[in-house]
Amino acid sequence: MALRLVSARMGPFLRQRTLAAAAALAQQRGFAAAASDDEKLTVTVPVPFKTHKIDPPSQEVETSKAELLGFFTDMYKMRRMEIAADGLYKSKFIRGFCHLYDGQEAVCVGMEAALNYDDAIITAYRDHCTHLGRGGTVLEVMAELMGHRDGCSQGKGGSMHMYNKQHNFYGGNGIVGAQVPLGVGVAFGQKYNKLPNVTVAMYGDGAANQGQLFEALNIAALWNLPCLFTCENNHYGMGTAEWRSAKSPAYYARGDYVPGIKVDGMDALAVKQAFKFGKEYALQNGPLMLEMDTYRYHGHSMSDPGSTYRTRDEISGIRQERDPIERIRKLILSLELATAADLKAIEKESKREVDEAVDAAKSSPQPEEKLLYDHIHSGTPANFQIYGADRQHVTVKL
Ligand SMILES: Cc1ncc(C[n+]2csc(CCOP(=O)(O)OP(=O)(O)O)c2C)c(N)n1
Ligand SMILES: [Mg+2]
Repeated sequence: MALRLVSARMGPFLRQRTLAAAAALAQQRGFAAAASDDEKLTVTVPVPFKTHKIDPPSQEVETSKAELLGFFTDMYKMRRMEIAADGLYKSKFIRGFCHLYDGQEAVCVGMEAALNYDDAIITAYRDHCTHLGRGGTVLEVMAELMGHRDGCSQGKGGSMHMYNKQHNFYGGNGIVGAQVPLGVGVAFGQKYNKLPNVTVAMYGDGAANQGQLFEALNIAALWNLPCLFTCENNHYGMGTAEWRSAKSPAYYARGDYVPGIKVDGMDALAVKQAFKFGKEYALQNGPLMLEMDTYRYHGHSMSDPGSTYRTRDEISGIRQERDPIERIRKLILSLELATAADLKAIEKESKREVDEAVDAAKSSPQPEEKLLYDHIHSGTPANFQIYGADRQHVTVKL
C-alpha cells in the first residue's frame, strides 16, 4: 500500500517541490531505481510518548523513502537558511529582532507531514522555518528579513512577521503568548464553519506560564474547539532555564482537564505521528496539548550569544546525540534508501538554493513609501501621517 504523501493541499508546495527535487537528484545519481519512493516503511520511534489523560499514539510510524528524503532536504534547507541569516545579521544586511530556529527543524517538518494547508498554524517570533513549512520560499524569508519588497510581508514585517494567508499561516507574532488566544479564535472559525481542519497554536516554554494561555484553553475545552496547543519546549525562555520559571515543566500535563502528549521534538517521525493522532483527536473531541521536547542551538535572538546561561557541553551534547537532521541521515543510511554521497548532493543543492535566494533578496528593492499605508487599516483614514523616530520629521503624508 502506497502512502498518500501528496494529496490535495497536503503541504503541497514545499513537499512537491522537495520531492520533485529529491527525485530528480536521485535519478541523476541513480538511487531512484531502488525501492519505490512511496513504498510503505514502518519505523519504530525510540522515545515513548508520555501522556496525560489519554492513551499514547503508536510508536510504529508509517513513512516512505520519499518522505524521509523530503524531511532531510527540508530540514537541511531550513538549517542553511538560518545559518545564512546569522551571517547576514552580523554583516548588517538584517537589522532589528531576529530569532533563529536551528535545532528545532523536526517540529516544523513533522507537523507539516501530518497537516494540510487548510489546517491553520499560528506561532511566535521564531517563525522563519514555519514559513518555509507552509510552502513559502527562501527568497520570501530572506527578503523579509532584509526589509525588501520580495519578502512574504512585502518587506514591512521583518523577522517576527512572516505570513501566508493563502496557506493559513497566521504569523509570526512578537507578543509572547498572544498568538494562543488568536489561534483559538481561528479554531473557533473552523468549527463554526464546520471545516474538517484544526489550528496549531504554537508557543514556547516561557509563554507556557502565561495566564492568557489558560483562559484560551478553558474556552477551547468548553466549546470543544479543534485546537492543538503546541508547546515547543526548547528549555529556555530568553536566558531563563525552564526550572527557574516553571513549577512544573511537564507542559503536556498542565492543561488539567485537557489531555496532553509529550513528544521527542527532535524526531520528525515522532512529531508527525503526534500531529496525525492529534488532528484526528481534536476534530472529534476538542483541544489537545502537545509538548515538543526540542532545543535551540542559537541564543534567544541575535543579541544573545546563548552561552552564558548554559554550557557549551550541553549544546554540543545535544548536537551529537539528538540533532534532528543527523537522526534522519542515519535512518536513511541504515535503511539504505540513499548513499552518503547522495545526501551530500542534496546538501549541495540546498546550499545553492539558499545562496541564490540570498543574492536575489539583496537585490530586491525596498518597499515604496506609499506602500507603508497598506495592511494597517482596511480603509486608510484621511490625513494619515507617518513620523520618523524623533516625532519631528513627517516621513509620509497622504
Ligand atoms: C508579553 C511579552 N513579554 C515579554 C516579551 C519579551 N520576550 C520575548 S521572547 C521571550 C521569551 C519567550 O520564551 P519562550 O516562550 O520559551 O519561547 P522561545 O523564545 O524559547 O522560542 C520574552 C520574555 C515579549 N515579547 N512579550
Ligand atoms: Mg523557550
